[in-house]
Amino acid sequence: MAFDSFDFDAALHNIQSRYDKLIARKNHVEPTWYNGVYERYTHPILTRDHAPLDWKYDLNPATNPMFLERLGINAALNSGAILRDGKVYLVVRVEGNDRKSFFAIAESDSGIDGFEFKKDPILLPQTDVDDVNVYDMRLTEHEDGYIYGLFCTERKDANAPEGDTSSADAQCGIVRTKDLDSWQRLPDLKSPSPQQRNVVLHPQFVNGEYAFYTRPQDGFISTGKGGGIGWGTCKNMTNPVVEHETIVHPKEYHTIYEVKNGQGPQPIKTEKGWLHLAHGVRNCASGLRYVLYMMMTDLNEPWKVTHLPSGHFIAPLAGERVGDVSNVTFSNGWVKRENGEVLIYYASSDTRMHVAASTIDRLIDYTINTPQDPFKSHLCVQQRLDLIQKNRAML
Ligand code: M1P
Repeated sequence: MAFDSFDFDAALHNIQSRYDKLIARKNHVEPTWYNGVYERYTHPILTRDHAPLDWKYDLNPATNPMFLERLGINAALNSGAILRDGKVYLVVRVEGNDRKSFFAIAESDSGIDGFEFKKDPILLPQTDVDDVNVYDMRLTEHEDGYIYGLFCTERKDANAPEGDTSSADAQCGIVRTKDLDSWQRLPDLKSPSPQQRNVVLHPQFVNGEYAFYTRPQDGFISTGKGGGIGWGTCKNMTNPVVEHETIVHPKEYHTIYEVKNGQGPQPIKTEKGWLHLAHGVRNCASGLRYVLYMMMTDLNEPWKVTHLPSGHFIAPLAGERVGDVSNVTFSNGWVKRENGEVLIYYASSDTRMHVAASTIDRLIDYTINTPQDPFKSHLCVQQRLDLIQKNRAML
């Protein structure tokens, strides 16, 4: 199109109607997938194209006569989730083209489609030391009456050798709110570990203290001799200091969590125990592969694993395998409705958000009755033979 014939209004109208269609698009259960445990959905629920136009464009023809995007959005990924008055709210990690992530709230009535960013991005209050990047907020409705958001705050590693402009220091930032509108920043969590990521607040007091799932790590990418999903408590959230960390679930040789793992969203309380969703990471020729797995911990001692189904629960499938960081599924949000429906929000390949739907009954059955990983191939074969023989015996 020649510049002198450029029609600003037509371009805006065109982009606006594309956006409206995307928001109105209905989602459907993916017909080619079945495992009985959960349903997948055909469309991602959030992508970079869900960012409102006025977050990206200068909409004034006087200052942007060629209708150029000014501040692009690269991805919408790892989102915390909460249910309020029947609506699902996601605190989405939105990543700009500048590689900085920020948080913004998208909401939907159904929880499977119609997600829309209704408000402006959240301008996080800072601590004494500015965040350089923030991501992956876990929301916990705590019995103290606050909704807490725990997230990763990243700053340049002050001890990095000269010329190293990549090494970072990851810590757990904390905010709290009562209405998802105004956010109070609290001090970052202090723990015995040099770095922290994937920290999640347990929804109830444990022995009168706030309790955290942590992920001790020595370095920014590698957990080093740290690693595993940890556990620690502190007396109050305005001075959040965890003095001791114990390991709830360690990383383990030749498993889906061989390199590292991390707690996903806040656990869900059930009559059988606390249901957990976590991610496990292994290394392979194409890089790190992130999958999701489930486990259950004891109702009264949530740091003790009681059930651990073998293998992955959700792994990247088809187009989910490809993105900015390929071969990744990551979850930091799920919600349980009164009727027992559980909506699991996961991102694929650090690029877009999806939903999987299950029920509390199915998740409990899956977690309790799926055999545990026996850690050796021949024992896995025996497990499968036992299943086959049981089935044959019914004939
Ligand atoms: O790129 C995959 C994921 O890597 C990190 O997770 P972890 O701390 O377990 O390695 C996080 O940066 C996460 O945001 C990202 O999705």
